[in-house]
Amino acid sequence: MSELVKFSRQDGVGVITVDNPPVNALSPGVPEGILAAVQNAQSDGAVDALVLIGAGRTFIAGADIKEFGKITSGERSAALGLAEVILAIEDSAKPVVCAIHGTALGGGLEVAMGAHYRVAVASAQVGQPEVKLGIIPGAGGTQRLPRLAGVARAVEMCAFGEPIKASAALESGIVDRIVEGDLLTGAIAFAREVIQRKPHKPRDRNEKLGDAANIFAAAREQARKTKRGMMAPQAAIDAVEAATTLPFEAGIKREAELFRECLFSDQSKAMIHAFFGEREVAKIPWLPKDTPVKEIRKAAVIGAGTMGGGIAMNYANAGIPVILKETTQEALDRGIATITKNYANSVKKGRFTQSVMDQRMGLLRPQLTYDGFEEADIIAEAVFEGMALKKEVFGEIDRVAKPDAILATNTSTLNIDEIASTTSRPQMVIGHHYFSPANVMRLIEIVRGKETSAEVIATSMALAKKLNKIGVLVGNCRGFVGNRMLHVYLRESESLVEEGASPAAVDRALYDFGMAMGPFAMSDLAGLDVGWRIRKEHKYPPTIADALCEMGRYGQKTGAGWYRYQDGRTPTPDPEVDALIEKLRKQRRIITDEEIVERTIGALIQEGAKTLDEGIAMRAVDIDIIYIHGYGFPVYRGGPMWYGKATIQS
Ligand code: T1G
Repeated sequence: MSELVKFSRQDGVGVITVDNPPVNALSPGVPEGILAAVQNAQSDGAVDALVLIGAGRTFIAGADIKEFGKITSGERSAALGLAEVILAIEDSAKPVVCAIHGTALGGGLEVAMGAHYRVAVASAQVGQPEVKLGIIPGAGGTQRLPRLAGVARAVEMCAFGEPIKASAALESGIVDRIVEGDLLTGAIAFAREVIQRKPHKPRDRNEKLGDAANIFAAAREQARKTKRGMMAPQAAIDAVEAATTLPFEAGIKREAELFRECLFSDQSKAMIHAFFGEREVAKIPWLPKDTPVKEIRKAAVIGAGTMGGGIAMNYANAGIPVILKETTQEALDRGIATITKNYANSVKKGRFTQSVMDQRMGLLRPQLTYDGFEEADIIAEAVFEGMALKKEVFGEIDRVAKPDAILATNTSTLNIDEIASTTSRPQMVIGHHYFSPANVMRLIEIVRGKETSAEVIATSMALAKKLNKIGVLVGNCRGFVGNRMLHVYLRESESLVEEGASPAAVDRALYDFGMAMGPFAMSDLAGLDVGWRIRKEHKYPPTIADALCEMGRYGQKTGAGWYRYQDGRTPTPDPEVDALIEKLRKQRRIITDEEIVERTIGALIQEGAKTLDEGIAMRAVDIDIIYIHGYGFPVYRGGPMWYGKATIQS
């Protein structure tokens, strides 16, 4: 038996335990260990059934993603060695029960679906998240899942990759029982109940397979919209469709072909880079491992505007009581109304129940004073983006906050050290730069000032994880990493317009490249006046955007900016803007989409490289994660720095 897979006997049941921390991935040695245990048990007179369970915090969380690079580089064969293991489980003469806690994901769920039965604790989740890595299930998931759960559920899980709760898995036939109490005890009891029953093989269950052409058509359309530009979701739908049109073995063959196509694609390499990148950015190599992390039990947020309200929701969502302070009752009421609306929308969409909403609203304490601020472990400032006001507010919170409170600013461009200099405790000051809408966007740019203490940095990184966010640590400079790069990207976009391109053409080229939104539509959404005020404050040379602002065109919020917004949201090219551009444009020439992408993304990459040289960004992957999770850069291109590298290499 390999160290990673242990075998024991209990009440006539063989217990196969996978023990490969931290997530019981199917690393080399694990499939082999499971296979040996199942095969040996066939002739083991002391056991009549088998239970497969994971040690530690979870069941099997999938194939070992670290092995994929070795496959695509030819270092090891493409065979994951799982199909044989799953067939051995399925063909076992003795019933095999999989006992699921934590997550059964990817190859983990595929192994479980090879078993004759699955039991789970109520908190367990199961899923086929492979499309998030740019691949599809490659060990029979697209063939067995529709047989167990029906075509619609299988398409949804394989093409969109979201896990489902144990209760939904029970409902859809993936799981046979929710176990109360100890999982292993419950699984062994279940195994003993089914010893007399003839094990039925999931691959032989065709009763849930039927003509589902409309399901596939709808899913392809939805994937085209919500997974725009990605090949894996479409491939996953093709594979599940094969389960309804081909015999099992032929379906498995078709799945393997599609899996291989995806695995060797640039998209998958980029998305696996992003997967590990999300985890790497949490590691600060120069921060001593024993740096104390302060527990955040109480929070306070200053400013109940769009950002402040969203930030307060993050604390409430994490179960942390949060004071929300405003200067006027009217502004406070507006802020609370927006939070209430956001929560009600989530309840309506079934994301959580009314009682969860009530509990979170109960953690919010809206007020007009600093009462209670002396108890806050962190005070997050989210007031208007002006240095004078930020300094005034930090002067005030410096007087009311307790000595070890963290003072965080949500500034998106201003100098952290200058803000900190107004306090008696610059070592406690740090930037927590959220992205709008702050309760949705997962990124927090964590900006260290020159005096910010290691403990404040370590606590901020840990807090980001607690708030279910991705914290990326960056240095202090104008616009930090994200907005500094965005500034040159927007500047280059406007240069292209000055040279002959239309804003709509630039936006379309970058939208087709995969950006969530083109630069001009994005500027209109963010508001042109933000940049205008900053350019004026820093006496930057005048731009077309300045001329638009002088005409009162601030973007969506004024119904007009680079585009006109009849319905408030849909950008429509405006002849008035074309005329202004014509008047201000320096030259007119044909500009191709290729040139647009090359110059704008090129500008991003160059400025990114400068932030690396200056140590503002610690690693190229930090920049990639910032742009994927903060600026709508397509994950299947891996982020600007990964894309730059891949483009040069190709
Ligand atoms: N392979 C290798 N390493 C993995 C891994 C995996 N599948 N999953 C996690 N890790 C590492 C991770 O990098 C981190 O490392 C540590 O474990 C803890 O992870 C055949 C082909 C399970 C929900 O996509 O979603 O099966 O940073 O920080 O927040 O069809 O990890 O500590 O060095 O994320 O508690 C499909 C991926 C694979 C699941 C736990 N499976 N993992 O979240 O911990 S493809 C997945 C997760 C496949 C088959 C196909 C999450 C988690 P380090 P963590 P967490």
